[in-house]
Amino acid sequence: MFTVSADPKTIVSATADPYLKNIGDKILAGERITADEGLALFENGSLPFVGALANWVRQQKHGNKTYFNRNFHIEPTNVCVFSCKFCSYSRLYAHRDEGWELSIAQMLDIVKKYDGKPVTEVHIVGGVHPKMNLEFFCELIRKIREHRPDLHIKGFTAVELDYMFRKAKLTVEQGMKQLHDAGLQSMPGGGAEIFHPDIRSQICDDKVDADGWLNIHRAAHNLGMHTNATMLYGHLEQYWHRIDHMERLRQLQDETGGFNTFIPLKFRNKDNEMSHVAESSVIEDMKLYAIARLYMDNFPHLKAYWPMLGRKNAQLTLSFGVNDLDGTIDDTTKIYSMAGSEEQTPSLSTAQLVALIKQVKREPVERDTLYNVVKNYADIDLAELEQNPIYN
Ligand code: V47
Ligand code: SF4
Repeated sequence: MFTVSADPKTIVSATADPYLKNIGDKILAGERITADEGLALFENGSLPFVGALANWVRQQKHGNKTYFNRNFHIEPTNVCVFSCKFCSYSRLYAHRDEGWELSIAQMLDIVKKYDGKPVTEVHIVGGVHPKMNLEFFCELIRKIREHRPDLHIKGFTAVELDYMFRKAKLTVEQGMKQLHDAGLQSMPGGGAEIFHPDIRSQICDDKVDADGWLNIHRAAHNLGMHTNATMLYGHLEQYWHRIDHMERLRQLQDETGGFNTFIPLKFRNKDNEMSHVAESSVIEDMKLYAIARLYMDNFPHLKAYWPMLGRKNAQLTLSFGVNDLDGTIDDTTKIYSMAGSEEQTPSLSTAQLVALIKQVKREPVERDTLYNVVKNYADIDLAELEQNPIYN
């Protein structure tokens, strides 16, 4: 792959366009690029140019390490009061008989299935069900903690929380504190989509807006929690909407430092109200990852979520700035398979994930949610892993 070996200094110095060359020089000098410069990378930067720079930035930040974690997902319900046009997953409350709703006991049974297994995180995200309120989720979290105190609980998008807090008539700060006191430790990055109202009003008109989303993450950061941020790309948005989105996140990160990871999510078009919108090409995908790495200079990590991209393309992103491949998810994750992703039954064992990373000469490092190293697999023989049931 050309970006792995390409020297960004050679590519930058050979660039004829003086504006692009100056951007390349700034990045190589460790300087932040502006919104206009980010836009110019989307409009005029070639894939080799942005790719070589992003790969270099990744190498500076993380050396050869590629992270993953061992987690499992709980999706409490796919019943949702909202009607995002890109969503293939949810069922409106009026059609709740077509969806699922798990009780606390059923969710605890999922947790118990992992007893004795070396998972470090449970990721809890679902639709916005009017009857699953703050009290319900505080109880769920307390019970999970009681059962397995070592499991890190990462849960609830800002969309779910905004609804829960408003229903409970609490401020964002009060609501976040209740969940944190119950044992919620961090938050995933979903629900961000595209912040700019021109696009947001067309794709997810009725859920929390940009300021509401950012405010919930700010409140979590102020309590010492870490969170992630996503961007749903490759649909109606233009390049400048992507920059606007990343700029708002970069500014909040300057203020709080509470974000761990930026996760671009590729729009998939199966069985939703935006099925007429074509999906982005792999070239566009790789360019987006690379520019995200260059623009989000204060985000430590850039993650490719393999169940949505497919494992081969996720592997490719490792040459375009990505240093994290999420985790060993099992097939309880439905949000992407229902939207037409390559991975219809997303499940990858530790041995398979390690092999995927080693194949591109990176060092597989198992992490916990907060990026503490659990185990480095660099010197572990693949055949040995494949034979050990704990990694399969
Ligand atoms: O907000 C919904 C996206 C998100 C589609 O923080 C779609 O570690 C593509 O945020 N095509 C939820 N994307 C999932 C999410 C997430 C996933 C993995 C890890 C983390 C993390 C967060 O899924 C939604 C929305 O942006 N989504 N439908 C679709 N058709
Ligand atoms: Fe509901 Fe989330 Fe689907 Fe939107 S994306 S309809 S908030 S489940």
